[in-house]
Amino acid sequence: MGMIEDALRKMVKTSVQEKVTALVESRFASDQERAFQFYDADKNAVIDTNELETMLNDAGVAVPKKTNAEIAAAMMGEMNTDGFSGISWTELKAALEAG
Ligand SMILES: [Ca+2]
Repeated sequence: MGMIEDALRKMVKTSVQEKVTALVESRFASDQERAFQFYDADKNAVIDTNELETMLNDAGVAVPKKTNAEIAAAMMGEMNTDGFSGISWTELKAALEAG
């Protein structure tokens, strides 16, 4: 992976993390679990790509020349550490709390 790509990824990750955290703060009184349950629209205990995209849209994440669908797909790959489809509550929590 190139340096610019790496820097961009880091920037996007920080920005997404901040915006999602702000969304959870303002709309769910910082209750991450409630936010997770809200965005888990089909209640299957994992956030899929579409559900993540909705969360990113609500969080006001916008990255030039990348749609939230593309970002959601990329984040999916990164956050989904157990290899099952979708992001579990534990994985989302870990991603939001990572420095
Ligand atoms: Ca789901």
